Amino acid sequence: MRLFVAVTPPPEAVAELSSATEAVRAAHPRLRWTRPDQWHLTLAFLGTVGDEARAGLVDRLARAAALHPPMRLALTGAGRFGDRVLWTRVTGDVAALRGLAAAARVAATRVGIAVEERPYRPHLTLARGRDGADLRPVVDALAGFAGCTWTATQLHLVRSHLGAGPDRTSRYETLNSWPLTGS
Ligand code: 2AM
Repeated sequence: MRLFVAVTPPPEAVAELSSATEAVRAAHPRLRWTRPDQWHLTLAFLGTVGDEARAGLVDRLARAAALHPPMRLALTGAGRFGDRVLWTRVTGDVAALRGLAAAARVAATRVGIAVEERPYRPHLTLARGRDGADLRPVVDALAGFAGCTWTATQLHLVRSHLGAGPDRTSRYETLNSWPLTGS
């Protein structure tokens, strides 16, 4: 199954971001907007993982969560990866988030999962562009967004069901969650 490792913002941060993006979502209906109930921060994308590797991964992620502390994060402003991905920036204890992302990658690598080498860029994806979309005006429109600070308290292993959501978006299913209990 297709898996990734993530942390998720709490309902109040989701509600705040949802209302802050409402007007811009309505103004740019051609973009493929992600759904607030599916918003997450991907720490490691694992691709297709077999059952055996998954069992080992679950053990290792549980240990990683036990070694990492809860972290204070906020969502601020916007940016883009070219014309493909519109995102909001993650600020706050990003060093701790990077540490957790690195640990998730190590956990995956140890059980034989080939994780992409791309450098980790903390973000929450808001929309994906269709061909030739110009995301710059949308980034500008969201530049002033400054979300509340929240605490990420859990690490999640999530399954992605490609094209199983409304309008052929992906649907995400949380398989395992572990509290961050390190200090
Ligand atoms: P994102 O983090 O930029 O939103 C499930 O597909 C999640 O894993 C998405 O949140 C997605 O992008 C992230 N992801 C990272 N690398 C990916 C890749 N190569 N293919 C698909 N999704 C990827």
